Amino acid sequence: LPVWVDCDIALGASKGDVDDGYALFACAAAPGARLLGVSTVFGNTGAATAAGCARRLLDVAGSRAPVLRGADGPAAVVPAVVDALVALPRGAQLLCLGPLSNVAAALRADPALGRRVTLWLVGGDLTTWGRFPPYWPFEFNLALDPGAARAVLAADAERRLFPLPVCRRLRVGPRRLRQLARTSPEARYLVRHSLRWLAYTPLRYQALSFPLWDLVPALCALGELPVRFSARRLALHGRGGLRPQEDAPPTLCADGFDPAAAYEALLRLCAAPRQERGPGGGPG
Ligand SMILES: [Ca+2]
Repeated sequence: LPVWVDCDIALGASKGDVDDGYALFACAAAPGARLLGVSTVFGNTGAATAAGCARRLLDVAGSRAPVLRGADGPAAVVPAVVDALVALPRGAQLLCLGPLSNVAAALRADPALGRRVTLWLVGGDLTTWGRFPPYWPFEFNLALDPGAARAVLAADAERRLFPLPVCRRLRVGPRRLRQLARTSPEARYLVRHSLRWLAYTPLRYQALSFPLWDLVPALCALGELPVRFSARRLALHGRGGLRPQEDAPPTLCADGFDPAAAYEALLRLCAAPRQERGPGGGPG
């Protein structure tokens, strides 16, 4: 299963959400996956910092997949990233885990790209126009580059969208982090770099746990987690509100999944990371 990850990973940086790190690790560790490469985008951190984080995590995971520094702001275009995305093989899974600047630029360069690969998107909210009180902004990926989000939602493409209220049901807290850290050195790396994020969860989430947003679409794309979808025609309104729009092309929207099964899948990948399956790094 060929996979490309476009992300705003901050796991390994001094601030920013750590969920992209878990998703990228899953793509490097899943036995059936062939991680073709990673491109970075601004969001949780800058594109350059994200590229450093991705490189270090892939080193830990034993992956030599290339890491490309991508867009560092809304509507930015990095030709090397556009070329890499446009060159993805038919049937590739393109995980879009940050603002959609790189992805929109690639679809603009090659409008047929969306028919060759499957886009996995994270963001938006079908249920509210409001804000998550009190410190978390209403939306993130779609709101940081709304022009790109509109273009990706309107493109002729195979799209799977994971709204935030769905993704936020997969959470880890101290007990799960301790359990993960016992599984492998790779998992310990993830946990060690998540502790600063955990420290602020009471303030940020009013809970002693945080969501692994991006891991949900990653597990589903990798075939590690069943997810229920329904087809909807959606357009972006305001800061990440998704509303039905009849003339919009269809998007498969994630409705729900079993959070316990998702955590079990993460535990499974952490306990048997690819490099322990012998030399060569697994299939492909
Ligand atoms: Ca992300």
